[in-house]
Amino acid sequence: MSSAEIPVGLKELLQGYTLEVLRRRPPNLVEFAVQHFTRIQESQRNDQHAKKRTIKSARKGVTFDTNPSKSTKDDEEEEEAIIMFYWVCVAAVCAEAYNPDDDEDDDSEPRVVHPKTDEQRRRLQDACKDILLFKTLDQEQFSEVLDGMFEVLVKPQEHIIDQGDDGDNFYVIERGVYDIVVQKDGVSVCVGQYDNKGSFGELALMYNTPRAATIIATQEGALWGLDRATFHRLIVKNNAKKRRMYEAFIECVPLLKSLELSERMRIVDVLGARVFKAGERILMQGELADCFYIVESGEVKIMIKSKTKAGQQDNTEVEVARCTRGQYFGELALVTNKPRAASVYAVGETKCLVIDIQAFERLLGPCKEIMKRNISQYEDQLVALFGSSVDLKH
Ligand code: 1OR
Ligand code: 1OR
Repeated sequence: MSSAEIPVGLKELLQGYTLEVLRRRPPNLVEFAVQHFTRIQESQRNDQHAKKRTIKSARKGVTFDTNPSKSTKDDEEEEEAIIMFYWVCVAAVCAEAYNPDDDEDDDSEPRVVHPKTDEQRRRLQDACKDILLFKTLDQEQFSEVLDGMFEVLVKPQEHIIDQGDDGDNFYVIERGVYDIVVQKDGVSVCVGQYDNKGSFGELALMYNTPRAATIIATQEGALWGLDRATFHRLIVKNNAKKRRMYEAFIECVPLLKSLELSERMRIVDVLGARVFKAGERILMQGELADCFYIVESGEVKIMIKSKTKAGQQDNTEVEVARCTRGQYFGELALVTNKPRAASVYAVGETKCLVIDIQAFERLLGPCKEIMKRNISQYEDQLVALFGSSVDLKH
């Protein structure tokens, strides 16, 4: 086809759409296209000079903000060249991120195996047993992950990751305390801490973005690293499957309705699934909290230790609520920074989706108001049951 046949603005429109797809990774391309082009159409309608600005509107979608006073031909050509260059770079850099289902390139890469002693493997298995990202892998994939991991010993004040860097490895914590530091308005702020468990460094590898935070060891510690290629081959590929498995369910969780579709999919990327046997305790009242739960199937009961007339706790538990499919629990301690307010037990066999505290903070901010409103209802119930005035939120 000769270039004369291509309608003016088509290239930019498609580039804009493609870049947004690369950036947001929507699970449904058609639905996303409708939303994207409707936004552009609305912005054109609002524009008195709609025709002239068609191309710029398309560019706005990809955040190439242009200076309105800049309208000479030279400037526009330069801008075109920048967009083309950027486009080529994005396509090259994102190639591995936007095609997680395509096995060809990764499968041709040799499998990485770091030999380990029995004692090392035992420690590694112990460190990995609660890592949510590994919870939806099958046995063989999990075993490949363990083969690919290597031990990293760290010293106090060592920066394991620096915000803004490219991602090299994903890390699982065996021991040590690590500060999470984020630059806000040029100032470094410690926004959280990993205390002898958990994992970090998945975001840059999953989404091909610069490191989102700095991770600093506060004491001597030990980590297990997994290189980018192996992480991609095993975890990112698995995410495509996870999105397919959980998309429909996550769509109908009432709490998550206020989130964008792409935000809900980012939750799916990092969640883990856990199955509890009938009667098994999932949470214990008084324990420190590190996870949030959504019931996928089955039922849980919430039990609170009652108080004596003198206000002291006795050990008798009273059932105060139940949660079934689509409902959540374990938010209270994360919102209030307090120990668990109740114990939670599986009634029959129950499957829960689990989100760790860092992902909860990062991804569920917009849902916190709804959670706080529900917490106020717990307070009313608590007063009715135990007759004391309480403030669970503070
Ligand atoms: P990464 O590859 O971007 C830094 O490298 C890692 O820090 C990141 O992956 C996460 O694993 C981890 N925001 C972003 N990244 C975080 C956060 C976080 N917490 C841990 N990481 N927030 C803190 C939530 C308590 C939000 C800060 C505004
Ligand atoms: P968590 O992190 O404190 C226990 O861990 C979870 O049980 C808690 O978050 C809530 O998600 C859930 N009072 C306290 N916690 C409750 C209650 C509750 N219901 C569910 N949870 N009340 C019941 C209100 C219907 C008031 C008790 C009388």
